[in-house]
Amino acid sequence: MKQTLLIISVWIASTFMASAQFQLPALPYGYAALEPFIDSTTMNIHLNNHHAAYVTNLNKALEKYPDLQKKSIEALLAGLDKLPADIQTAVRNNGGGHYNHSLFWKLLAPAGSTSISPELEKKIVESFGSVEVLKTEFEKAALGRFGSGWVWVIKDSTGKLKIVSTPNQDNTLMSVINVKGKPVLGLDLWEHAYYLKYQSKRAAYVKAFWNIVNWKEVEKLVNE
Ligand code: MN3
Repeated sequence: MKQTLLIISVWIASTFMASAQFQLPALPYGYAALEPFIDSTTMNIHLNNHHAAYVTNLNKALEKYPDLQKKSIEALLAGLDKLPADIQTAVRNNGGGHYNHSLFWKLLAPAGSTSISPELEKKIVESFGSVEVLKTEFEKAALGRFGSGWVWVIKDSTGKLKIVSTPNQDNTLMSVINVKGKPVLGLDLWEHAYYLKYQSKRAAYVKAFWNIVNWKEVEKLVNE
């Protein structure tokens, strides 16, 4: 009897999980791995409350549209303007949130665990002149973003790297955004990403970010 119940509950759980296409990823490191630059409480809340809510609300928005559930998140964002009108905003906000955060976790790494390879530096120099210019321009765009949003380094269709900032959970994969390109580095500028440790000091958070960039992942994305 116990075994039957177990089998039934496993079946229910797996059926339920299979019906929700998008899932919260696991962090590739521990919550405290980015200390002291990002504290473990912020990482925990950011993943398990904020990112989790984007995933739940994205799956909820797609409930009525089984065909759309089969699409990748990239395809949904690239075809945002073609989606049924009743879910465009929900997919823009929550699909954007899910894509942005899934990428963001991978773009972070414990301090000192990666560095800019000579090959990546060459590509950065080709687009910006130097790594310092990339950092300065990125910080300027981050501080220039009023309210919530993201700052990105994107690779455009010609292979050139550019710095762009988008509001809310928008990104440059979305059909509704004028500047197009694949994000290869990004920083969350929402207060939930830094307020516990940095309060209103966004500049200090942006500066601290350079200590925990996963340059290996950036290079992989640049070369894809
Ligand atoms: Mn966030």
